[in-house]
Amino acid sequence: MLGVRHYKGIAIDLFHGDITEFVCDGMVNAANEALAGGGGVDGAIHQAGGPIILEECRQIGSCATGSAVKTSAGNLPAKAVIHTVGPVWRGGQENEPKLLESCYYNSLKLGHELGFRHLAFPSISTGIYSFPVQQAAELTFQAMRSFIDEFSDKTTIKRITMVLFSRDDHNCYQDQMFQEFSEE
Ligand code: AR6
Repeated sequence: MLGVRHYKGIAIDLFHGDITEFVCDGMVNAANEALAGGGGVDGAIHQAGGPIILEECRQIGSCATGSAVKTSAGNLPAKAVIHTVGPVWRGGQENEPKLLESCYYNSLKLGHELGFRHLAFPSISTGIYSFPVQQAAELTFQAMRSFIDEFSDKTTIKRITMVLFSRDDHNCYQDQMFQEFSEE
C-alpha cells in the first residue's frame, strides 16, 4: 500500500521505483557540486534524459552543497530537472543535517518559483554520499513541513512525491512520513 498524507492542502506521498520513469513537473536529481554527472540516480537521470542535460549543466558550471539549479528534462517525463547537491556524510558534525534540509527546501522553492504543481525527489545523499537513511527521512519531512508552513498559501505546488528505489528505503520513509504528518 502506498502511503499518502495531506498537510495544509499539499499531498505528500511515496512511490517505490525508478524516478526516471515517474511522471511529474520537477524531477529532482541528487547531483554533485561540479554538476558533472556520476553514478546512482544522477547517472540514471542523465542516461534517460539525454545529452541536453549535461550540456546545460556545463553552462551553469557548479552548484553548492544544499543549493538547487534547474535544467531541461530532455527525454524524461518531466518539465525540468532540479539538480540539488546533498552533503557527503562525514559523521554528522559537519553541518550535514542542515545541508540536507536545505536541499529539500531549496528544491521546493525553485519548483515553486517555476510554477510547478508536482515535484518528485529521490532519497538525496543516502547512496554514494552515505547519509544514514532513517535520519535523512526525518530531515526530509521536516524540510517539507518548513516549506509548506511558509508557502502553502501562495504556492502552485500541490503534490510532493518521494521516489524510493528499494523496498527498505520505502518502508523507512513511510514510517517517518506517518510520524511527521498524522491524518488530517
Ligand atoms: N530512481 C530512484 N532512486 C534511485 C535511482 C533511480 N533510478 N538510482 C539510485 N537511486 P545516490 P547520493 C537511489 O548515490 O548519495 C552520484 O555519483 C539510491 O538507491 O544516487 O546523493 C552523484 O553524481 C539511493 O537511495 O546519490 C554524486 O557524486 C538514492 O537514490 C553522488 O552520486 C541516492 O543515491 C551523490 O550521492
